[in-house]
Amino acid sequence: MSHPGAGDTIAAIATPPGRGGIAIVRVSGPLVVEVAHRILGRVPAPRSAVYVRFRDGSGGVIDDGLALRFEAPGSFTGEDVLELHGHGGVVVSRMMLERVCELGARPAKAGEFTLRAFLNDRIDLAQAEAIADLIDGASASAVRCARRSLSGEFSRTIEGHRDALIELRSFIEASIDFPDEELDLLGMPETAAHLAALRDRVAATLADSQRGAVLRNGVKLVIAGAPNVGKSSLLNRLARTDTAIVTDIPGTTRDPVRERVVIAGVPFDVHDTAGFRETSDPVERIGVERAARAMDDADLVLVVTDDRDAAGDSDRTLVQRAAAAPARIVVRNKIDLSGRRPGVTVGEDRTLTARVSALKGIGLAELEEAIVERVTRGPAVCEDVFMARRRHVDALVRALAAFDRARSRLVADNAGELVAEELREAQDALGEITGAFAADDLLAHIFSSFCIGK
Ligand SMILES: Nc1nc2c(ncn2[C@@H]2O[C@H](COP(=O)(O)OP(=O)(O)OP(=O)(O)O)[C@@H](O)[C@H]2O)c(=O)[nH]1
Ligand SMILES: [Mg+2]
Repeated sequence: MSHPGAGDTIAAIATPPGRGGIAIVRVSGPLVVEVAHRILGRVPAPRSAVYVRFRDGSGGVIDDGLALRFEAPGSFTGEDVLELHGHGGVVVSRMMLERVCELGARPAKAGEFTLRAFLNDRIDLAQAEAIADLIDGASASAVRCARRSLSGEFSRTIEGHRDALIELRSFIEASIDFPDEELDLLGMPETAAHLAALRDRVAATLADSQRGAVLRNGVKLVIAGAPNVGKSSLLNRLARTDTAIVTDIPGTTRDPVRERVVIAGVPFDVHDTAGFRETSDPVERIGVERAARAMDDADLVLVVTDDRDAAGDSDRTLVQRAAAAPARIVVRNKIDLSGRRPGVTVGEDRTLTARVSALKGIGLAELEEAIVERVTRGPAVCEDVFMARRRHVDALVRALAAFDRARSRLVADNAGELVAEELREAQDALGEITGAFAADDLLAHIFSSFCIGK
């Protein structure tokens, strides 16, 4: 695979823009030794930090600090790398970068260092993505999962499936090539059992990845209900803030209010909405329309009602609307007034109902537990979850579908060529995850979302 500009020496300020204690200019490529020589007046021994002055073209000092050199291939990118650690000023770090570029380097594109690490086989694609996910990690669990993927655990699991698949495929292809063998390899129950076992392992990885994708992408949680039932009070409780305005006047919330909340390590985007009701107030009506729209792409809807009210018609409409969401929980609020006990119950139709008092802070721990359970289908512990992206989940879903087709070809038709063809599709889908089989435009798409200097 040859990429445009792959032979260039690239440079970037690798630390965040702005003032700080230290700024690091990172340089990677064939000109590193030359750059070191010209800026530092010496070429530092690999992997040992030296204190030096950074000089401009006429010998003046731009800054002083530490220089660190790595030799190809034992560096992050697999190329010669130089890091210049100077003072963290906006202008001084830009002057350093300009000096490096004067000597023949060019500014790196977003993610270009990591792209080189991938192209030079230092890391695979899933690991490269894990670097970005680690940087963007919105919770401690997300960070831990990204760390696991970065260490290669996810990739090894995928590669393990792929190796087993290749073995099975060559076995099946061999039996196509030698149809006269006395042994009917395809018809052997072991072959079907082997295929089924492999399929189940991929399905388990898919389940772990789906939960990991929740950790990475966050969950859109919408709080909906009639006016004055305590939706904004609930948002404030979940977010442990008083962001949303709470009054005893029905129709207080009009603009949707959003808060980022982490519950049991899972990041949630919690939306408080205007109370549902027929209204002649044009502003409130827009709020109600927005509330309805917010529910349409929610991952989870909390339908809030007043525990003193019998489920009225408006609640029923709301529950129906919420039924389109992948998950919902009915929250019966104000139990301090109704006198009912807190807790979560499961209805006949498997609807969860949580009884709470947002005002008094009763029953909220149980509600939070139910929320996390609904979206992760199990405890959200990270130990058995892979930090996965939608791309990985899609590829695993495609692999699984190909497995299922292969199995029915094997069992129903005993058709070796078709089984092998389906298995090849599963193999390619798995290969996309680690980048063993990845198109250039996919790479461009992935790396362009990285930050500069990474
Ligand atoms: N007693 C009691 N009062 C509550 C409880 N939760 C909320 N309230 C009160 O109910 C009133 C309405 O609360 P909000 O949180 O503003 O209700 P809302 O659903 O956001 O209302 P709108 O924005 O108008 O749709 C306020 O006076 C709250 O203090 C509760 O659990 N118990
Ligand atoms: Mg409100």
